[in-house]
Amino acid sequence: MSPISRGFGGRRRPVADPSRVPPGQYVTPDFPVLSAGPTPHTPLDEWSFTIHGAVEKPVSWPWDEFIALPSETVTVDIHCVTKWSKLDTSWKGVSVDTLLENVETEAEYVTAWSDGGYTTNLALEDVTGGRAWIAYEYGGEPLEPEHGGPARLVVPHLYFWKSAKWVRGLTLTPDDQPGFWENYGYHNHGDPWLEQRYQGD
Ligand SMILES: Nc1nc2c(c(=O)[nH]1)N[C@H]1C(S)=C(S)[C@@H](COP(=O)(O)O)O[C@H]1N2
Ligand SMILES: [Mo]
Repeated sequence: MSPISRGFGGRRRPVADPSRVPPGQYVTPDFPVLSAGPTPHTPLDEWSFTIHGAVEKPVSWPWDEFIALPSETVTVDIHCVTKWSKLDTSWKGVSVDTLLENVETEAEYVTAWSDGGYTTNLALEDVTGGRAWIAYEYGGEPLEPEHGGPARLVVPHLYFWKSAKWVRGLTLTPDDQPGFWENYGYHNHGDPWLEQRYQGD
């Protein structure tokens, strides 16, 4: 008999804790790539991260300064509106709280914008309080271009379309301005636990 068992036992995966899976989602070990356009490849010496808009004084960090900022490594679950969820993903990056430390603003919303033109809108309170990061490593390795490298926004408590890949900045806005998918009928907020997939949900 072959020493390699092809029985069901070896392939069985532990069932995910259902309390970690939002309604209508299934758990996958894969990491699908979902991009609305081509993958940009911005050289690091042309990369910077900017916070501007309704702020007292805009700030910008070139790559070297950005990765020298205090960073955090977090393990979080992510949930795509196309119904896959991935548990225990590990990211290293700079907390948005850290980036906003010296930014004076009365704005309550942000638009994250990316190389390639993608945008997504978020309430400031959804990206502060230890709930959002500009991540440049995934699973201990530099973030791959397909998944948003050199750096992407990670906002795990909202559907993953809010986690802008190839992110280059945050524009603070006094009013909420719909981003790319929000303009195409996706929900403005996108809480997976409330199944806020599309406008009207
Ligand atoms: N710049 C940019 N960011 C993006 C997207 C995109 O098309 N462009 N797609 C969003 C969507 S719909 C999802 S589900 C996730 C997918 O991230 P992944 O390709 O790393 O799985 O990125 C989000 N961020
Ligand atoms: Mo998505």
